[in-house]
Amino acid sequence: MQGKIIKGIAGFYYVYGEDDRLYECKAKGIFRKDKQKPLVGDNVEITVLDEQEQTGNLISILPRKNELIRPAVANVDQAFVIFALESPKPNFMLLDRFLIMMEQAAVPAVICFNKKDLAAEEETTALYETYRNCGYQVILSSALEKEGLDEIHEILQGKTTVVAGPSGVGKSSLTNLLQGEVQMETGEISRKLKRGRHTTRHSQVIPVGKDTFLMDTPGFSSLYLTDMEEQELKDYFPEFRKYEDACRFQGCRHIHEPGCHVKEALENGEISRIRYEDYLSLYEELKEKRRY
Ligand SMILES: Nc1nc2c(ncn2[C@@H]2O[C@H](COP(=O)(O)OP(=O)(O)OP(=O)(O)O)[C@@H](O)[C@H]2O)c(=O)[nH]1
Ligand SMILES: [Mg+2]
Ligand SMILES: [Zn+2]
Repeated sequence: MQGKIIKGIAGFYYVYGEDDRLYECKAKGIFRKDKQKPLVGDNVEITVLDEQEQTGNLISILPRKNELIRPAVANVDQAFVIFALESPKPNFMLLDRFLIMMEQAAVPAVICFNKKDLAAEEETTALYETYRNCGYQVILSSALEKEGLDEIHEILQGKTTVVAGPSGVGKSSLTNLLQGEVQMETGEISRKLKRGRHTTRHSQVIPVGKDTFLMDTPGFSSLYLTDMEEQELKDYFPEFRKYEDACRFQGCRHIHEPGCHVKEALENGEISRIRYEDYLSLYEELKEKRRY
């Protein structure tokens, strides 16, 4: 039978079968031998061991559409990256790293700034404009005041979306509002249960509707760019695209080259200075890394 891995914990894979039942499966030795690790989101073939107990064995992984390293999931159509406008304050470098990783993996990203209820309107608007101008779709939401949900629903429709972002920004809170059945534990709930802050530790696929899946993932606090040459980095800043054809030199890195239209756009305020400065630091970081 075929199914989808919706969760993996301590050597067990939970497979949502074609029969709409959840099977607890083990991966047999064959995967270890092939060094192929099953990922949340994988479409798999299983054999059912016990119908009653709903247990089975993973037999094979069907070909993947794509796979991400962080978060480690497979077969995603898009990424929904959530940052809070306040508490915690957004770390733009971290957001930019994430966006670059998605560009590199060719996974479209939608940005959501949550906790709108805590932020000043002026700053919120400025942020919205900055990332819109880079070509990203940007949603402003508040899980607390249930704002922005219709817009999010529309984006998710018919797709498998990985929800990513730092810890505490409201990923689980929003995920909970978007579906009814599987309630993920959030910081708030755990306070009530006096178990301390509840943070998501395992990625999980949540069916939200027909052909519509969300993947709730653990928060990240740092991201490192891998498998990338510094010369390539500029290709992952979509806002450079409409200017770079006009640069005097082909393959212009938009740093010190004369006749650079990206730098001109920066001076004119058409390209965000924060984004450009992140570009420069990441360029240096990649260059340094290669040296050692
Ligand atoms: N004021 C306000 N608080 C929010 C909002 N969304 C979430 N919170 C609160 O922020 C805290 C963290 O929310 P979670 O949904 O657990 O955050 P998370 O992103 O899933 O965090 P991790 O699982 O640790 O990665 C909880 O106390 C929520 O109640 C919002 O829109 N406004
Ligand atoms: Mg969470
Ligand atoms: Zn240039």
